[in-house]
Parts: sequence; C-alpha cells; structure tokens
Amino acid sequence: MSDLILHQYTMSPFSIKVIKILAHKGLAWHGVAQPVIAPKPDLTPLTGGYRRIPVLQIGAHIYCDTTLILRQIEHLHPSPPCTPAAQQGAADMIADWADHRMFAHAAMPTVFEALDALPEKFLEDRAAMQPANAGAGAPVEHSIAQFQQDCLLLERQLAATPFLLGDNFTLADAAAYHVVNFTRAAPSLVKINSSLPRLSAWLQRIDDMGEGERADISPRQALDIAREASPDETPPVDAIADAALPNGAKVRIQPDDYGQEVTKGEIVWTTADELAVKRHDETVGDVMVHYPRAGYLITLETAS
Ligand SMILES: N[C@@H](CCC(=O)N[C@@H](CS)C(=O)NCC(=O)O)C(=O)O
Repeated sequence: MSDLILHQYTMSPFSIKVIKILAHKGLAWHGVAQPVIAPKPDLTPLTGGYRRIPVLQIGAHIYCDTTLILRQIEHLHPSPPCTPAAQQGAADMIADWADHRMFAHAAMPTVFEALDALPEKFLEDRAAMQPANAGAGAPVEHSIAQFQQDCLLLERQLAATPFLLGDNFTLADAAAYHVVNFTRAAPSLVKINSSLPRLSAWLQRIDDMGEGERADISPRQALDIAREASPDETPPVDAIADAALPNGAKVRIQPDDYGQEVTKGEIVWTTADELAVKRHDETVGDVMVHYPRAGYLITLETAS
C-alpha cells in the first residue's frame, strides 16, 4: 500500500499539478475526495485550519501547498527526477509565474464560463477566501487578454523543444499545464489555446501521461491512518537554528494571499524554506503539519 495520500477534488487545478508529477515518477498513491467549498470537516482535523487543496498526507505528517508537496515527493522518490538540478531554479521561477500570475488571469474567466458545473455557493465561498483589501479587480475581458499573453509566452518557449525546459517533462510543465488545462472548461479560453499549435501538442503530450497508479480511499480511512501513526520529530539534515522562530515556540501560520485560515502549532524544526509544527487534534491525535516559508505569514503566538 502506498504511503502517499493526496487530499484533492476532481476539478482542482493545483491537484493536477501534483498528479502529473506522480505520473511522471510512475508512483502509486491514494486519492481522498474533499469538498470543493468550505467547510471541510475531514481535512481541517489534519491541517488545523488550512483549507486549500491539495494537501499531502503521509501517515501523521501533513504537507500544505504544492511547492512543498512536490519537494517532499522529490525527496522521497528522487528517481526519475522531477527536474534536473541544473534547471531547478528556472523551473521554480516558471512554476511561481504559472501558479500566481497566469492562474490569476485564468481563474475568473474560467469560473464564470464554467459556473453551471460548480456548487451553488461557489462564488460566495471563493469571495470569502479573499482578504478584505483585495479590491474588486479588473474586468473579465482584461483577464482573458492577459491569459492570451501568457499563452503566447508558452508557445514561444515551446518553439524548439517538446517541453518547456527541453526534451523532458519538468516541474515547469506541471505548473503551466495545470493552469491551461483548467481553462479547457471555458470556451473563450479554449479558443485561445487551441489556436496555438505547439501549446496544443504540449497539452496533449501531458494529457497522455495519465495520473500514476491511483487508488482512492475514503476520508475516514485517511483520518484513521493519521490517528494510528505517530509523527517522526527527527529534524532533517538541513535544519537550522532560527532565533526568530525557535524550536518549541507556539506560532500561527496562514497563507499571505488567499484562503487565510490559521493553523496554530508548536515549532518542531525549521529549515531555510520549510517549517514543521506539531499539533494535537481530538480526531487524529498528534500530527505534524509542514508549510513552505514562501507565501506564508508566520507569527509567534505571544506576539499577537
Ligand atoms: N499556493 C497553493 C494554492 C492552492 C489553491 O489555490 N488551491 C485551490 C484549489 S485548486 C483552492 O484551495 N481553492 C479553495 C478550496 O478548494 O477550498 C498551492 O500551491 O497549493
């Protein structure tokens, strides 16, 4: 039985980013279906508050955010590599662009055009995820025009090679693919990406990779697995002593962009780009929740 449990839902673009990496590595994994909108009563006992999707569970360890999820999968299953070492920086930067900038352009028009397929309270739920000062934003036509510019960048980058960074699929492809794939639910965006021949062929190439060896389990089974496991508190070799975030300190962690639900926990260890906290929950017992540092606001509990 695989140890990798991915909490996701079918329409979740960020889940597809992870699933394509699982496919690339030929890994077996378990999917757990979570709700598209809050509340998420079978997820938050694991995370302590974080509601975004996907979340990776390995026993009593919970990994939030696809940046960290993919780093952890790479650490556990390094072969074949997701991205060759020499291209890691470039892939990370393209992934950051796709996950934030291109996704922001694609999300609104796709949601508007696919509204019939979404739960009734979807718009209300996603509006509540935005911070109070987020503003009304630009008109949908502007987002469509910007998405077109993004697709032109991808088309140009695919001029000489089948994948964004060369002959092989990398993290850069997984990140850009999940956004463009999501827009296939929106006819006006499909018109844009299907008019670009290299982009269309690249989409098909990644469609054909499948999704690895998937076997779904129920949310209850995932919670039982967490409860029956104990978190391993051994720090990794690259753990650091961070005077601002010392081990044992009680902290609050929340995304700095959207879906700002807070997780509270006690720091077990930190590295330059990750933070692990332990928390106790009456449903699942002791768990360790892992966050990337990039994109997350971490404050000492006593400081608030
Ligand atoms: N930076 C996060 C973004 C994740 C994200 O925005 N996920 C979407 C679904 S694809 C989400 O959580 N939407 C709200 C929800 O599902 O409750 C990551 O890389 O994991």
